Amino acid sequence: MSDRYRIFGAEVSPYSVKVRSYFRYKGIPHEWIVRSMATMSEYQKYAKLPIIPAVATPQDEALQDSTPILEAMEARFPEPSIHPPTAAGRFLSELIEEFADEWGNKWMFHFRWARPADQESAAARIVASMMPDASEEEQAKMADGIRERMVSRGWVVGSNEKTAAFLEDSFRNGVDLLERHLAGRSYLFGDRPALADFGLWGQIYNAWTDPTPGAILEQGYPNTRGWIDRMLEPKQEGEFADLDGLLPTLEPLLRGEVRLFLAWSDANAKALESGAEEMTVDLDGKTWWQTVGGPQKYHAKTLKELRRKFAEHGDDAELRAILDRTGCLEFLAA
Ligand SMILES: N[C@@H](CCC(=O)N[C@@H](CS)C(=O)NCC(=O)O)C(=O)O
Repeated sequence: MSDRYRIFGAEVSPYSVKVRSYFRYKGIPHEWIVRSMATMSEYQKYAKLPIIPAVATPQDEALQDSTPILEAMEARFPEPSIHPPTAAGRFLSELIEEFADEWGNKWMFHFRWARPADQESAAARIVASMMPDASEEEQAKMADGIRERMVSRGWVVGSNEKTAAFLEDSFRNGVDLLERHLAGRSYLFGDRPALADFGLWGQIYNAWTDPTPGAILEQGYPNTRGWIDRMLEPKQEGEFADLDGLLPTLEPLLRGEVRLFLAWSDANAKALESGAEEMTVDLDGKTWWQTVGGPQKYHAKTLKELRRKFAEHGDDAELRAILDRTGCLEFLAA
């Protein structure tokens, strides 16, 4: 038994690097274990679900799913807290984390598997980390297989011919808003990282490693680039900022992509409830269409959890006013 936590993950997995950055920030003794052919049987002892990351605790318990992992670790290692001190700040950080995990992942996944250059780059990196010792020929064969499989899995995140342009516009708009918000501050809620930073960074950092979104981020996003680097080894540089000072640039992000995500997630939950196999929703005058099935159940579950968190602070006047002004309230108070 190890006296350290062990994180089984991969650099190409946004949820894995999110958890790794959290452990680094908190100074929790841990080992990063690349999930590969060599570590597979050890990983499988802990992975109840075939996903990464999986965390093995020093007591040999298994943790999965990045949000509950961070919540469990916050309870064990409360300082330095990743939650802004007010009810409104804390919930907005939780909301942005949910947005990042569920919608930011659509950006990342879509770009990664939409074009040959990105497909090739990601498949090659996945193979290099899974089987570093295999011959070039074996690696090339496996990369082809991964590429073929992943390209056919756009439906998992709702990436298809009808949503491709929507997702790419949403990414550009999202990073434009992020860039403005990060001007003059190190992290989303001030000078120390919040839950929202870990979630959003995992997705944006991974997008930055892919050729097409990476080229976008390299052109004209210096604040975001600085944050991408900073979040690899996040440090407390100061305190959380007063919400009033954050709102002029945070509200546009909430009113823009976060509200659209909530409208989508609400429609997704309703489609599942009615047993529909497809969903169509109007998002600010643009039609979103996708199939609905197993993977979408996860979004309905996390929306329910977000609504539960909101209900805990539901009578906070400051929070309600912000969510109301940005068009988010109707999807949370449901
Ligand atoms: N909600 C989960 C999502 C984890 C997830 O989807 N992981 C992906 C990689 S980022 C995965 O493991 N896919 C299957 C695989 O790589 O074997 C979390 O937050 O941890």
